[in-house]
Amino acid sequence: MIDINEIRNDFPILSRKVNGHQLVYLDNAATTHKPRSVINALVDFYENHNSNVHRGVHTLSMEATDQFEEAREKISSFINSETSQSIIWTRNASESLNIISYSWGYKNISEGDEILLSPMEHHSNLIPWQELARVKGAKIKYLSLNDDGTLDLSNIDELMTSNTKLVSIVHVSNALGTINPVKELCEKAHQVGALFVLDGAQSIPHMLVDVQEIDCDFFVFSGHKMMGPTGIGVLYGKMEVLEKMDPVFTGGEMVLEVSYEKASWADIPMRFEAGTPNIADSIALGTAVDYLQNIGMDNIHNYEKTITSYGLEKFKELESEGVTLFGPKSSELKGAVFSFHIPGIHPHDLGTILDGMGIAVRTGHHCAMPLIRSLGVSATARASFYVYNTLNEVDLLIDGIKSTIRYFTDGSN
Ligand code: C6P
Repeated sequence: MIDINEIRNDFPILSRKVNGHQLVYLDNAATTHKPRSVINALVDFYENHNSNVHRGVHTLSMEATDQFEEAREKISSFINSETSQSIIWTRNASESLNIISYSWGYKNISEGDEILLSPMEHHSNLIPWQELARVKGAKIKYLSLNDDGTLDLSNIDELMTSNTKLVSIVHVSNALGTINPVKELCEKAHQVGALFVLDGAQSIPHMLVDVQEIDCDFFVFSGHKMMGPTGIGVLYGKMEVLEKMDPVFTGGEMVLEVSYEKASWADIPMRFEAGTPNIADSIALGTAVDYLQNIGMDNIHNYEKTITSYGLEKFKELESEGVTLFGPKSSELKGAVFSFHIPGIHPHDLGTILDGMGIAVRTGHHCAMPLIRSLGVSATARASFYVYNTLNEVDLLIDGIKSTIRYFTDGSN
């Protein structure tokens, strides 16, 4: 059992008021709040250890280097990678995916090759492959979706063939909440000789992810969606794959030997980390991992399943108002993400009215424009929960939606 009130007390921002109401923060898929320990880690670094890493023999530089590399170790054991060398610091999941595309993709994808994606990919796991395919003359194929927002794998053997060189799939959809069967997809990809990229931006904050168990070739995520700072992300790659890749960015710290004519590359991960890295935020992401592990990823996942089940029940109360909830209707298949449409009320209007009640949701296409359009709408409202949210906040959301519908129907609320 976890004590949600105790957890909430660790997040200073959760006690603030918005528009005269207690903040109800339901935009966790966009970014999450930071516990005091993460904020303190940033302050501690700048107040006591600030220095560049891997460059100095002085005390501060060695302290900074130790903390920075310790954070890498923490990430490595958090996702159970074979070695911390497989952990490359990036700015975010988007940058990680672009590095895979520019480095691995440009070297290994040729004309006629196929890249298989799902229809629920975030733009960050779509556009890098579209660009790669355009330049190389490769082809992008898409899995199909069932009506409930899960992947239809019935035709997978027709879609995944010896032409498929790369399969890149989101672990948990930011727009539908769908939890995808990634181990199975990864196994299938390997059977046809393709590499498997897993976008973990919405899974790693909420559940235990073991990259060796899944056997993915790459795993990417962003620190800010898992209680860490913005501006720090991770690219995990299998060593045997990373070793054959060239750097995308060149410059300081990523080289072994440099002459006026040429350069040779440093070992991994430094090869992919040109220039001064984001030291403080990497260290604070390590602190976020400590915080998550202290609660326990299984505890987080189980608690959020309770929120999902409760939310699914409560949304049924809105069916008579014509409200459509997109995505799977079971907490086994879906994370605590509720994307919905109310006929006659634009999501932006709903979002603005909810904000007046102190409730923060995201409205729009959620950087998954093709998916949202395929649902027959141009935008949805999305409420996304985290471990510090309460069941009472589900009630407040549902009440807020009901009162908005009343307001649009007869002017009352
Ligand atoms: N989704 C959302 O509100 P960045 O922006 O690089 O930290 O993460 C990109 C990204 C990649 N994959 C998935 C599945 C994501 O959900 C996101 C970010 C946010 O849904 C911001 S658009």
